[in-house]
Amino acid sequence: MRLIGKLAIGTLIGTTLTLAAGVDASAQEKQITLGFSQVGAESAWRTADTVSVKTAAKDAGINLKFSDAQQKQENQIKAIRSFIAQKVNVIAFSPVVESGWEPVLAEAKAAHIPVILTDRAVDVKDTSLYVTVIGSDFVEEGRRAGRWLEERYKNDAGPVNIVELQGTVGSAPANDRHAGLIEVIKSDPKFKIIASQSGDFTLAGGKQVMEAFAKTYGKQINVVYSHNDDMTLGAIQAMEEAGIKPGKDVSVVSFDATKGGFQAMVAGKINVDVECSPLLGPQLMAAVKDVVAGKQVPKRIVTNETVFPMNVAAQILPTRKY
Ligand code: GYE
Repeated sequence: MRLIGKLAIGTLIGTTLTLAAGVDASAQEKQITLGFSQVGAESAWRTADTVSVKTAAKDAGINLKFSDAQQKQENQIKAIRSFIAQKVNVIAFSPVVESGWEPVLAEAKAAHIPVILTDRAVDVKDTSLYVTVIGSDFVEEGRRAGRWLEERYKNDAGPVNIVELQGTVGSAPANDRHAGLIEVIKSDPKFKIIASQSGDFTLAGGKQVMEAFAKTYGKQINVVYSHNDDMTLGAIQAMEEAGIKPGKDVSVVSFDATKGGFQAMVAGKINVDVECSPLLGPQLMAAVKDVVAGKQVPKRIVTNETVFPMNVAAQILPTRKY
């Protein structure tokens, strides 16, 4: 009787274990749902990033809930709240601006949903509110542009008057590309930023701001320092309409290194383009899988990038992917 009892219990435990293992295995196979809040569709960079994220999710077998915030933080906050309500497994987003994220990130944390930042960073005291930031080092990009300017004007007594077309006010790339430049040029007083204004990372914005700069400063301008290619392309139009030859009368420094930027370099209208890669999808999906599997991911994953001066553009253009 006792023996039978023991056997029965043993069988029961065995069955329970098998059942538990079965549940675990199927849980692991369960499809991951990722909520992703994109900044918008303001630039060629952004469109390429969106394609990269969507393609990589498909390739990784991840169920992607994609939301476009049209460059508005309130839309991103709404999207994140809706992802929390839908109980997605992971939330990823590219924050339009750096500040103001604590409350919604705390809500995600309370719901035990890990958050991954891609492309842009947030400015929060409690870094446990996100798992990792995947993207470029924008300060370093600004420094690279600054070093190019130093080299370009090393035999020039100056003054070197710079007009700056900034990206979205309060965004990480606008803050950091400005800071990186300042860090490099501040030791040489011949470099002067004579005007600085936001064109919101769009072609139309860049054109409008450059029209005003051309009117106010005209021939005094030596350098146009523009935070992305779309604004630069707009600024080129504005300069040409104002009778200024971009790339010749003024040095044009741009960021992203998109195909459009490369074409303008081949045409001699952008002097240097600092690369910023939008192809972040595969790295993001790998991080999502690691986080769901409980693996440790580095707090910061930095994209590999370089600088393209005008003279290499024709040769490299055919290899550009965005
Ligand atoms: O440079 C710009 C885009 O956050 C790095 O956003 C990104 C920037 C990129 O609109 O083109």
